[in-house]
Amino acid sequence: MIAVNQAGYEVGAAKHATVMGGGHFRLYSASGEVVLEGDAAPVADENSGGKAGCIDFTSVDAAGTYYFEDAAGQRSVTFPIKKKVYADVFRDALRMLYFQRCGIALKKEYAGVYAHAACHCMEAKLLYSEPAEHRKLKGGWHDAGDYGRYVTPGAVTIAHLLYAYLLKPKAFKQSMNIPESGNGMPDVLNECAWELDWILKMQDKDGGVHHKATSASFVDFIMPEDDQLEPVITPVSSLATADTAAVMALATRVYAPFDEKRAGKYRRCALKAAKWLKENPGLQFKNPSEIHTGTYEDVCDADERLWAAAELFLLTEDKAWLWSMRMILEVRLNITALGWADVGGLAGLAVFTAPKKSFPADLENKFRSSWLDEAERLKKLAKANPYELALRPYDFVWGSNMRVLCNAMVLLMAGSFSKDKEYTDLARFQLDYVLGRNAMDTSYVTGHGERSFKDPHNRPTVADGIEAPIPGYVSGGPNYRPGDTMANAETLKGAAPMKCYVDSWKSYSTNEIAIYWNSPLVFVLALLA
Ligand code: 9MR
Ligand code: ZN
Repeated sequence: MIAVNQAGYEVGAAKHATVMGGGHFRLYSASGEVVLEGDAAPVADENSGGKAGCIDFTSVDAAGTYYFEDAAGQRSVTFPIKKKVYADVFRDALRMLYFQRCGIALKKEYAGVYAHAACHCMEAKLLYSEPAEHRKLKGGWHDAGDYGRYVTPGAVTIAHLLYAYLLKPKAFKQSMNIPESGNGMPDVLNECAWELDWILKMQDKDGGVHHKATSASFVDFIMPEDDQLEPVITPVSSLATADTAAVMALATRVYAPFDEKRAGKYRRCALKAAKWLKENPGLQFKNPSEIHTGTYEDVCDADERLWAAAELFLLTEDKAWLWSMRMILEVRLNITALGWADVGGLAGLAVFTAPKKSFPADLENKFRSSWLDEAERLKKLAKANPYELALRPYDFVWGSNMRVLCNAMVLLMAGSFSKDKEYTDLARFQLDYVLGRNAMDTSYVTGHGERSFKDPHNRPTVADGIEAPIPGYVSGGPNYRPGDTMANAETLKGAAPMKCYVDSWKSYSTNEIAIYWNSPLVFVLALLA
């Protein structure tokens, strides 16, 4: 079996595939002509639990349709080589967030067959308020396959998108066919505003920001507009408040050229959150005993505060925030991490996207050198296995595809600092993995690739009665410690980490979708475009 990037390969770029077991391969053009053949030396691979060989077919560069055959005559999926080959993946990956919108009807003109009525328009109850206090809370994005709305993952998703926009505005020129399209603001900003405006509603007068708003338990697999469970607002956390300070400060600098009034709202929110952060040294989050939805707990808020300090410094030019950054950096902290729990890397992106010379050189260098070191580590990992994947067996955690894509983000940034093309190629190989060059021979993006996954753990997808899933969703991917009965079934016992995956809506720990698993894909595709 030969695994390829099923969405295809870019003309002029490095093109690699992987033959399971290693050995002879032939590459055919659509007309059945052999355009390349050779032997790929088998290399042992702990991630996939077997041997495999790496194929380099970069030399084949003519636009067209191709497929591979292995020594046993087994055909791979058919894939294109063409210019702007990921344009549609990019568009769908970004439009995924429109489909996650809460509190608005998704109209046919934008959502096609996946249109549905407005959901969760009811007021939300503030947990522990006596007498019960209710708040208007319409808006935001559903976090994932459930209908919860959570501040920290929302802020991180926006950050991936806005930093990508700052680094490569040109990549976001195209209309995304969403309700606000054509209003003069790039659609990526229109989409993020939907979530930012909701986060504003999660803030208290004193600046503190509530962690999340969900029903007490997960609702059944019904359409969102049929979910009548009351949303409950859980207490304030320093994690949500710091992430809000950071993302609102970032949004202020991004939206100001387009919409001063909006930017002003974001600025006031950031400053209020900043004040709260100074007055409240720590207030982490644990699920209250009466709430059973996803926790997004995190024992350390130093990284959230670091990101906030970086963006607040850019917002206010107040050197006290630099002092905060230096204080926090005294602690051993991962400053390349880009996930929902560890956001030290977002402080890095704040520094890298700041106007030149905003930050003192030593701080800037600290971030740059950490990112280059991390890229070097990822390079070594990737070069040692036939999938050229920068993961170790125990990195296949819940949402492993996010790790893969965040690694690609780091590699891309390292490529831009060092002008070393090898980092960019390696970033491409991480993308290749997500789009099908893996031991499951599966594209983890719905609707893209001949063998793209089809059955995500996503309530609307299960409930809407439509066969094909909404396109552009990224699956969480293989999880070597699956937490659901589906993935724990006999079939997965003893499976290698890269194969701990089940394309079933029942497998929430390997096949859910989430906003912050899509946003790194958008970032990677924007930078590669
Ligand atoms: O993405 C989260 C993953 O990193 C955690 O290991 C997992 C268990 O705590 O939770 C994941 O987040 C889920 C959240 O709690 C609720 N909405 C769906 C999310 C994706 O599975
Ligand atoms: Zn909703």
